[in-house]
Amino acid sequence: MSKPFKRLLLTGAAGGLGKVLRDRIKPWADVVVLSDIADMGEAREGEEIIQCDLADKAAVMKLLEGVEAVLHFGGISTENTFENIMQANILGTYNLYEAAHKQGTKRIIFASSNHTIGYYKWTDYIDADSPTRPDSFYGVSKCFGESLSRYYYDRTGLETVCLRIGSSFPEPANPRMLVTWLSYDDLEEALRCSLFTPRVGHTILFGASANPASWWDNSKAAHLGYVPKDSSVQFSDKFPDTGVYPAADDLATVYQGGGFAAVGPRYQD
Ligand code: NAI
Ligand code: 15L
Repeated sequence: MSKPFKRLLLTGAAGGLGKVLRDRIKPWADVVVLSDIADMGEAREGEEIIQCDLADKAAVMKLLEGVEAVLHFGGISTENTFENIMQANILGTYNLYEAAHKQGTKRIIFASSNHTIGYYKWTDYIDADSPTRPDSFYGVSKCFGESLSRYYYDRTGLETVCLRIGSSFPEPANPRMLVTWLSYDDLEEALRCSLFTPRVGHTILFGASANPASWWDNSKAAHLGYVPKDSSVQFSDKFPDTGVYPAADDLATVYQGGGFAAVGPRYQD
């Protein structure tokens, strides 16, 4: 039986989420093209492996040949020097969009981040129209990706869903992640909705599970039909209420970006 896509590209395939997605996205394409700057092992059935640096324009142009849709997970995934972020996340994302446009790719799902809005407070409730407030050079680079993808949509019609992922790990690692946690099953569902909704234009979707508390209103992405199934409530015993509250100036518990906001805006070399 033929699958929805002939060629679906996953960048960042050697990373934490790339490894999780590798098998899960196979039913969606005849050929899943896996790409990363790092080694990805041997290609398995239905896979093609192309190792390259997103900052290499010519290599990325070739990478996008015949690709109908992209899950763009490649790049630096935490705070770093501006120079490193610029190569992987800013130049790399530009190369990807320019190649996608030239090669006729129809849609990109961009792994954006909660660090685009990390300087909102835990007491704020925001939606996709709230101005960005990045908490790091990393967050700024994700704002760039969101803005670039908006430009390509308005200019060329290339559609994007910017998935502002909260914290996608096997389980929450601290009290903040009880709010920001996105289970792997819900990540897969968010990608499925983003890829298969007939028209997405340019949409911003907050990527969180159905956790007991939320800072993010997804009503502006309702057309995607994303309904998370998991909840961090199953892990609440890991972080019992001790009655001892963090100091009011503990920035990791003041800002939505947690530790990214707490270490200050500059990467420490
Ligand atoms: P990761 O750091 O494990 O994976 C990123 C991958 O990108 C790595 O395998 C790395 O080798 C590759 N990469 C880095 N620079 C590259 C370059 N110049 N060219 C080609 N490949 C390059 O990160 P993770 O956790 O898997 O996240 C995947 C994506 O999702 C990232 O874009 C990250 O910013 C985003 N994200 C992840 C969250 C999470 O909770 N895991 C939360 C928010 C966003
Ligand atoms: C991110 O954007 C990072 O890629 C991930 O490693 C976590 O730090 C996550 O945000 C988070 O905020 O928990």
